Amino acid sequence: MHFTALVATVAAAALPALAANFDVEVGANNGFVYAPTSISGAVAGDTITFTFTSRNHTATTTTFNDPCTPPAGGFGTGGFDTGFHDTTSGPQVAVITLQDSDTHFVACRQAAGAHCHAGMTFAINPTDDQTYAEFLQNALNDPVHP
Ligand SMILES: *[C@@H]1O[C@H](CO)[C@@H](O)[C@H](O)[C@H]1NC(C)=O
Ligand SMILES: [Cu+2]
Repeated sequence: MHFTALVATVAAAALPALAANFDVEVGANNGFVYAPTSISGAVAGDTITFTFTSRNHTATTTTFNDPCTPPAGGFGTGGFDTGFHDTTSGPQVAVITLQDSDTHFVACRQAAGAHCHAGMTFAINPTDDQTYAEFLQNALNDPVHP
């Protein structure tokens, strides 16, 4: 009995923690929005399932200070880019797996940053120093780059 319990405990300890998934809708109600606008407590190995429900958008890692110029492929270590997902033929789904447990800022890179300038932004693990609200404000304030 004790032996069985010990084996079970060791086996459980050897298993990796179950990864969490975060669902994010992109373009809800035809808007330039991610819903929710931020997630917290996301760690390496967790997934984010982006479901694109309108227009033609991306979810692309960018920077806190210059939100609306993310490069194709995404910005930074552990960055990502879903690529463009056009929804003419229905909702599209892109699942990304987080490479780290860090803070990442995300924007849509459609139309040379125009969607981002309209506020289309999302944050992973924002901090007290770099809040989602400030990131959004940076996107709204940022002049449109030529
Ligand atoms: C989606 O947007 C990208 C970038 O503007 C464009 O290259 C692509 O053709 C668009 N997709 C469709 C199906 O219109
Ligand atoms: Cu967009």
